[in-house]
Amino acid sequence: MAAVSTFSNMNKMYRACFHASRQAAALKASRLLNNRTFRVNSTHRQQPFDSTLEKPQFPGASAEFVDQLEFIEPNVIAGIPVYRVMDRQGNIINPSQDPQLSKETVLNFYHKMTLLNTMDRILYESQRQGRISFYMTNYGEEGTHIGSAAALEPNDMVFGQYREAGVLMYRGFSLDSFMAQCYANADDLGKGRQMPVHYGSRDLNFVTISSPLATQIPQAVGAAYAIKRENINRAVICYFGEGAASEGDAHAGFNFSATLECPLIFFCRNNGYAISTPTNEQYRGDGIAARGPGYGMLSIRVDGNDVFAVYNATKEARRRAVAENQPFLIEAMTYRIGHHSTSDDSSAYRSVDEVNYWDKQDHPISRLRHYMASRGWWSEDDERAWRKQSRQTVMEVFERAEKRLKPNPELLFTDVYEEMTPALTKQRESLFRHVQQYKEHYPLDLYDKDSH
Ligand SMILES: Cc1ncc(C[n+]2csc(CCOP(=O)(O)OP(=O)(O)O)c2C)c(N)n1
Ligand SMILES: [Mg+2]
Repeated sequence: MAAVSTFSNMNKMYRACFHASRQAAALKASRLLNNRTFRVNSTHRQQPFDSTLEKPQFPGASAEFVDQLEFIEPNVIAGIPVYRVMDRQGNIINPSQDPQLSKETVLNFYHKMTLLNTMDRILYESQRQGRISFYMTNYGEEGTHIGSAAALEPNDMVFGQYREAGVLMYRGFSLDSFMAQCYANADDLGKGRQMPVHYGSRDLNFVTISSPLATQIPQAVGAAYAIKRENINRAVICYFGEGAASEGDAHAGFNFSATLECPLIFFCRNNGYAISTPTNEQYRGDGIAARGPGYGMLSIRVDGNDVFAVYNATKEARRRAVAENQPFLIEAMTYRIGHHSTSDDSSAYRSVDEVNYWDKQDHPISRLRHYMASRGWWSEDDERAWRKQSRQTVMEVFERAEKRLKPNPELLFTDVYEEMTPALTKQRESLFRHVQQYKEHYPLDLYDKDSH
């Protein structure tokens, strides 16, 4: 009995406690609710207005409210148009867009575009014959190089990716310097330390190429920012492929350049492929130009096989980039006619017919040649004579480069540290001991003795 009564008391106590705690929780919740209601009500009391007149106040967006659920289409305008000046037969479409370049300038464009072609052919064959280790051709993209390079000032800084040899050629890099770099001989400005096609020239304001994709993009933004702070009449141009535009560095670079208001031209060579990856696997939006508005950049898409269109777009972008301190994005549509590099065989992922179309029907060199011929500036005889002369010049330079000594092996150890570290000194000594010991395997007479 006593046990039952104790149990019943405990039960009563437990129920009382449970009830009390529920009451406390309810009270707390109602206080919270009251507080919240009070805050909401107080806002309403402070700012009574008509909801149809409401404007978004969010920092970072300038837009209207809408009351219909609608997702924005990725291609807000149906395909960004492609600006061109000439048609495929070299006729000027709209006379107001004719850059009216002199005969001398146009012939220089043509000479550079075709010389690049000839140099590519000989260096490509050199690699196939085992004379150099690697090469990348520029076939089909000559118009993007020469048109943009011609629109710049010599003191503008150039950051390239690797397929812009024509830009460097236009700025005055000699055939000897190209060959010296690819042959890594004693005349190479890079002292034989880089893979072929990794050119650089301090005198020509062309920053040395580096292999990891897109690293040049944030570097170019930094250089443009420094130039802006110096307040001098100078711009930076940064070349990259549509594949490199997928790298994180590209996005960081675009945003920094827009927010820091840098005098910079982003020049994307959209050549259809990133090695074997075609553009339809590279992005889902409307190419690279479509990204410009997202970053608040002025953007244009041009026909990269029309050297005048590239020239006009780059010239105007350069003028405004410097005058207004802001970046511009140019997407030059073109086609990579050659393999990606000598390490690639593009027949594994694209048809011969596709390549032939661009080679035969829509080529930047033939388009310019049509233009020159229609003005009476260029004949079949001129073409034959120039092809013969340019091939001969390239062959002479190539033979000279091949015979030249290799750089002094000492240069392997210099230029990184002002003073050589103990570890490096040890490595250097051990290398030279080894070479001395097995000198029959090391043709040291082929190496330069001077270290400069
Ligand atoms: C960070 C990095 N990833 C991958 C590579 C290997 N790679 C070298 S070139 C290349 C394709 C680049 O294509 P694109 O930017 O379109 O330039 P294109 O070769 O067409 O001129 C790739 C993936 C690399 N060099 N660096
Ligand atoms: Mg590409």
